[in-house]
Amino acid sequence: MTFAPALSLSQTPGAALPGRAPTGDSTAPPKRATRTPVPQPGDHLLAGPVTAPVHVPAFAPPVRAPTATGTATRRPATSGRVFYVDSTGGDDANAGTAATSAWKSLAKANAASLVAGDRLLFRRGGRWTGTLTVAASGTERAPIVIDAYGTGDPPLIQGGGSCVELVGSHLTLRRTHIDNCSWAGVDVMGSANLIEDNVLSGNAAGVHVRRGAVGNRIVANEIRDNSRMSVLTEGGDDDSGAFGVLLQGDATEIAFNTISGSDAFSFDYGRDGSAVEVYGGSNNHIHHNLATDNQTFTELGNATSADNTFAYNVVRSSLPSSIFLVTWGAGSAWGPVLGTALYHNTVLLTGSESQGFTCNDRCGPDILRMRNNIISAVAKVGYADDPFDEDYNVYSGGRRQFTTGAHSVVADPAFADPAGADLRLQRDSPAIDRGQDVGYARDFDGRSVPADGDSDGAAMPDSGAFEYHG
Ligand SMILES: [Ca+2]
Ligand SMILES: [Ca+2]
Ligand SMILES: [Ca+2]
Repeated sequence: MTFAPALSLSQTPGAALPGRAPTGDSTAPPKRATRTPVPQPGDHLLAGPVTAPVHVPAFAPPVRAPTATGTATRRPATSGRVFYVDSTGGDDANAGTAATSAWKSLAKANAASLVAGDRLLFRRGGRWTGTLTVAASGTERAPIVIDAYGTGDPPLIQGGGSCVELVGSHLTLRRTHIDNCSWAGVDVMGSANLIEDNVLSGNAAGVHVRRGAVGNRIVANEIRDNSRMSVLTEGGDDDSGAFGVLLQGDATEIAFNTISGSDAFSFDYGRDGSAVEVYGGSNNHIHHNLATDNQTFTELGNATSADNTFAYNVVRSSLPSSIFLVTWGAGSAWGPVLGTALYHNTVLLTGSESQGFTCNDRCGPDILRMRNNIISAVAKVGYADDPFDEDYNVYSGGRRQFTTGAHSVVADPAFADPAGADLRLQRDSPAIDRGQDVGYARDFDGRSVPADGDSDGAAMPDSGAFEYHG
C-alpha cells in the first residue's frame, strides 16, 4: 500500500475552520451560507487544488465492527530497539537504551533515528513541554511504538503548538496524556497509525487528522475538555475550535473512545465545539463511542467530505443547545456532503434548545441515510428541508420537521434510567426488534446483535446502540 507523502512540518496551528454553522428550521429557513470556505490548516502544504472525488453514494454495508474488548489492541512487534526518556532522571548525554541510561528531553527524542520495530518509551510521572515529532515510519508488521514505562500517571506532554506530530506512517501512540496544546494534541499527517488508550485534554483539537492521511485508527482514548478555541474574534463568521477530533483525512476509524466537553464560548455562534468534526474527510467510520456534553456531536462540511458512517455511538448532553448532527446539501457553501449514514446511534439531549439532526440546503437521499437510531431532543428531534432516506428510527421530544419513514415511530424509547445515564432499553421499549440488518454484529456493550428481545421467535436488531437481550 502506498501512502501519500508526509506533509512538511511547517504548519499553521490555529488557522480558521468554519465554526458551528447555522441550523435549519422549517418556520425560519436556515441562514444561507454565502461565504466561500476558507483555506484549512495544511491546505497550503498540498500540491495542487483539492478536487472533489467522483462519488457514488452506494451506502455499502460497513465492515463488521470489532467487539468492544476484542481487537482494539494490536501488539507491536517485539523485535527492535527500545529507547527510554525520563524527564527527571534522564540525561541527553546517555545512550537512551535502558531505563537506567534514559534520555531527558523531547529534543533528544525527536532526534532519534527510529526504524520499524523500535519503541520510544516515556517514563510515567514525567512531564515534557513542547512537541514530539515522529518523522520515521514503521511497517504494518513492525510499527514504531511510542508508549509509557514505569509506574504512576501517564507521561504528560503539554504546551506545544501541536504536542505530538505523527508525520510518518505505521506509528502507534499509546498510554500518554497530552494536554493544553494550542492546536492539536495529536496531529496526524501520516497514514495507518494507531492512537490508542491516551488521554487528550485541553487542546483546540484533541486529534487532527490532516488531509492526505489515510487509514488511521483512533481507539479507546479519553478525549475530554478540548474546549480551546483557535480562532475567537468578535464578529465575522470565523470562530473555530473545541474539536474532540477534527477529521480531514480518509478511512479513519474512530471507535470505543469517550469524548466529552467539546464546548466553548464563541462570539459568532454563542457556543461552539464538536466531538467529531468532519471537514473534507471521506469513508470514515465513527462507531461505538460514548460522547457526553459536547456542543455538537458532529458537523460535516466541505464537498470533499463523503461516505462517512456513524454507528452505535451513545450521545448524551445536558448542555442548553447541543445538536447531534449537522450536515449540508448542495445549496450550501459547506456542501454537498454526500453519503452520511447514521446507524444504531442512541442520542439523548436534554437541554432546552437541543436538536437532533439538521440536514440543510437541499437534503436528500444522497446526503443522509438514517436507520435504526433513537433520537431524543427537547426543542427539535430533526429537520430536513427536503425528503431523505430515513426509516426504522425512534424519536421523542420536540418538533419533527421532516416526514418519518413507514417503520419509524414517535414514542418514549423507554430507556432503563435516563436520569442515571443508562440508555439501555426496558422490556416495553418500542425500539426492541424495530431495526433492519445493516451489518453490525455487536452493540455498544459488545453484546451480540440481533437478539429476539420481544420473544416472538424472530430476532431483529433493536433501534439504538443497545440490543435488549431480555
Ligand atoms: Ca469571530
Ligand atoms: Ca432485537
Ligand atoms: Ca422478535
